[in-house]
Amino acid sequence: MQPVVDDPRLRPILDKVYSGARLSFEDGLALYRTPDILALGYMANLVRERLHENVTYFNVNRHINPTDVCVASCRLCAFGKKAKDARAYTMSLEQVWETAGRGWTEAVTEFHIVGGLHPELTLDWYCEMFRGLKDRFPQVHLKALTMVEIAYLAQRTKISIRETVERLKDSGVDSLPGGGAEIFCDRVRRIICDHKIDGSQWLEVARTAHGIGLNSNCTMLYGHIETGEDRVDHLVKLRALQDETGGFVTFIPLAFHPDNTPLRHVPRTTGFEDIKNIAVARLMLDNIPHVKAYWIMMTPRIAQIAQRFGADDIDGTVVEEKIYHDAGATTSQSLRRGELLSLIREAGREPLERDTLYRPVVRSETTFTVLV
Ligand code: V47
Repeated sequence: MQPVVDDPRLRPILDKVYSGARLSFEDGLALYRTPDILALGYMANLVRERLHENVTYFNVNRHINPTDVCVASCRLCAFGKKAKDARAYTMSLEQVWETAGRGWTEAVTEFHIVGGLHPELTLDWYCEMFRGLKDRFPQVHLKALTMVEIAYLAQRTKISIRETVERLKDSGVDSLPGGGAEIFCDRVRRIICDHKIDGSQWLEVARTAHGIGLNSNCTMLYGHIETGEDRVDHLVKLRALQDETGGFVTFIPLAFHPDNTPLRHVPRTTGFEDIKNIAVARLMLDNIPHVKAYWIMMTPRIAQIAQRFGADDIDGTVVEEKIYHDAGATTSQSLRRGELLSLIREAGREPLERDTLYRPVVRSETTFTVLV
């Protein structure tokens, strides 16, 4: 059956999607510019079902943010605080381990650990934290530290990026989350996150991590001051690195939340924009296996619809989220496993609990097993 395509600019793209051909930069722009969300969704869903059939993945995870102290002062962020700020916090190692233990009661399979660029916490401190987590929770996958945190630790320790990721891996880090990529375009980065590593450095840390066998996710922050060209440029750069390393597992488009940030005058993204970013990503990133609709950021309502517009993943239970909630997110801080299952089933998809590397997880009353 031929889909109805109202926007004639999409017809040649539809032919490419049917034949599995790679989309160009100009195709990406046309996809962002079209209001024809149904044709866009049809194409993205076609690719998504080719890759993942009717499955939607989720996991049972816990976010841990050991500190919100950050030297960077990014305008996009409401989470980072200066060390002298009375509201700032830094957990002790014992507090990190104790927080992780609270998540463990839900039988989590992943700890997602990120924080600010703390001026005093050392690489040794982080390595001890990861070793302590592995000792206590050997079955739980540690997805920890963004490319930005890794570059900062390398610089402070005066060692190479390669040595830094090797030491993190040796201490128990199993993979890296996708944060900190924002938008690679220098002009935008200078305004939204001028003290962070630049886009090419972010890609270089990812290249190095992939090179030593640490997979990672990747993200794009949209809905602030970037243009359609900036978004396509970002996606094309991720796709090029993936051609080289194959190390990216999942792409997560992240909608900018302006509350409590210096960019609070920027309007929030709409559901239309959020859905479009999922669909365009699925079509442009032909070599990245998974596209995640992160329910914390999109709301469970939009994340559910996204499962029919290109997404094959909805993230996990999360338990305690700070980065988006400091920036005005109105979603709950956690969903239980059963709630995720219902959301996915109602969208007509088959829920599949995964570990961080997308291996199926089988549960019994008291334990879980990752099928390898
Ligand atoms: O790096 C910060 C973004 C990211 C704001 O890898 C903001 O599985 C919107 O990367 N409004 C952290 N976004 C979250 C992240 C993530 C989330 C879920 C899963 C994974 C994964 C990664 O959030 C930051 C930054 O890009 N961010 N502040 C804000 N005000």
